[in-house]
Amino acid sequence: MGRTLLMIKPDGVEKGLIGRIIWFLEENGFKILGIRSKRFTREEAEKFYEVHRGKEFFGSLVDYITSGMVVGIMVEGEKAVEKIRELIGSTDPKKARVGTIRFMYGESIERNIVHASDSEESAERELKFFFEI
Ligand code: FUP
Repeated sequence: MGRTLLMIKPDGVEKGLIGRIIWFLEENGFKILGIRSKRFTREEAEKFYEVHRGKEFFGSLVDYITSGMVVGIMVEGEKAVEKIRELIGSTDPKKARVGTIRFMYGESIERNIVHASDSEESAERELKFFFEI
């Protein structure tokens, strides 16, 4: 069993996709261990995305992620990190596999509805932005 963070970004919340995404996770056999909504401060958002600091899209990414509420979901399941990454699809919705969350609802590489941790180490780091673990 592994656990990971799936975060619904401000565009996913604005589009009213919270329920559908939770349904999608459960339908795919994952267990929800925690759910918390919050609004990132600039400082927190910069820390959350620190691997991208210095890239040309960093400022815009931080503006966007702090523009509204996000929902952090702690998800548990077998190979959770890897399987949830498959279920969300490629960063760019235009390249995402049919049936993935980003394929179905994403608008652009920035407004791509969800984030999911890309390794077990990232999952443990990122879950701490939402949960006392
Ligand atoms: P992912 O792991 O699929 O969320 O993608 P990355 O870690 O590569 O990127 C994190 C976020 O940075 C993306 F969700 C959106 C943003 N981004 C851009 O805005 N432009 C880019 O060219 C790449 C990423």
